[in-house]
Amino acid sequence: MEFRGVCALLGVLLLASLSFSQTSPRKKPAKKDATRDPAIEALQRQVDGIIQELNLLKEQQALQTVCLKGVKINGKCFLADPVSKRYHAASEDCNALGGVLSAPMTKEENDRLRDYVLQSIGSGEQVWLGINDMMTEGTWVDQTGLAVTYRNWDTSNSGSPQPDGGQSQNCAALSVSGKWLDENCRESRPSVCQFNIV
Ligand SMILES: [Ca+2]
Repeated sequence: MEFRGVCALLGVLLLASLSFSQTSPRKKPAKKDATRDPAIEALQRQVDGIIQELNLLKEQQALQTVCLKGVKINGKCFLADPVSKRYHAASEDCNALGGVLSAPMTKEENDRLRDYVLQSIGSGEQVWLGINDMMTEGTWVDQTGLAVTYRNWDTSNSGSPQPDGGQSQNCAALSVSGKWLDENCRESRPSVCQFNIV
């Protein structure tokens, strides 16, 4: 496995580094002076690089685990949280896992997210999307604060097309039909956490 290979290589380099420092015990390895052995410095750089790569692999492995539990759509992982929470609590819990509340960017993503919600959380449940207009009424932004370019508001009720809640409804929810509704952020709903793999 790639992961094991890197671990083994790291071990070998650490051993090599150790034997180097043993041949010159009077040198202070932490000090960057002109007399320091360039071979050790080169080795140190290699070790640093390998540690970075290892951390990246660990992160990817963790995300793959999330993907296995949830679903992978367009290079992103989505993991359902079936517990109903207020928007802020749902968002904070998702952030703590290293993700953001899901915000579909295309019709395909939106439809697949709805299918995943139906299959994981069940029908009859709306879920929070990571999309709100809390800062500026009518300007719907994602969790990074960027205005969303894809929208799928429910406009089937021509008398009151969504979003229709004004300042009392600043959080977007995905309905079972895949359409979006603006809702009161203090209401409790399940949610889906989104993780970028690359
Ligand atoms: Ca609003």
